[in-house]
Amino acid sequence: MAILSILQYPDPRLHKVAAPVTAFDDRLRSLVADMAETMYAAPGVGLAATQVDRHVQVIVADVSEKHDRLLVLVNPQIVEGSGVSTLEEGCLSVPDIYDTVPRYERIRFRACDARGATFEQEAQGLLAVCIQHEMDHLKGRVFVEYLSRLKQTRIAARMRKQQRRAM
Ligand code: K1U
Ligand code: ZN
Repeated sequence: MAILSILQYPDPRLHKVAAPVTAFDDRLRSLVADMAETMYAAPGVGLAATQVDRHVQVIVADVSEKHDRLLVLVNPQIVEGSGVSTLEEGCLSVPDIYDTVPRYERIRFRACDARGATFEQEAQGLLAVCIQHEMDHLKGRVFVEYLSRLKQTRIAARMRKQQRRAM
């Protein structure tokens, strides 16, 4: 397993649209294992393949306190959504920025696991928001893009400054 590097906003690669997975093979399972290790190490509660510069529809998430409930979503789809969430979200690609964006409070989603078996499940609260956030990453959308132009400009400037300092 390996810890992968996470793309930082405003990297243009965060805007690539992920392709559906067609081969449920060892290469996919190795990507899933590396993504899980990267998410736990960050630490985060979710991670989309886009964030590690792999443009396929793969998400890992674990909102449990003990980090013992890893969810792997391949080719995810939201089947139903209801309610309005008021949770603040963060993003490993935009460190230290937290805000609320429009999300369902509860969702029903369908996905494949790493072996290609389809499953359907319900989620609410943080897990529901996290899955919607990660599915946006797969579409090339970063949560700060829901915020005002002014906030986006300030965030991009702050991130570029941080990145220059880290060089
Ligand atoms: O996609 C990502 O960048 C991961 C992101 C997921 C997320 C969190 C909260 C709401 C929506 C989506 C994160 O994991 S940010 C880090 C974080 O929230 C966290 C880190 C450690 C413990 C608990 C939460
Ligand atoms: Zn994110």
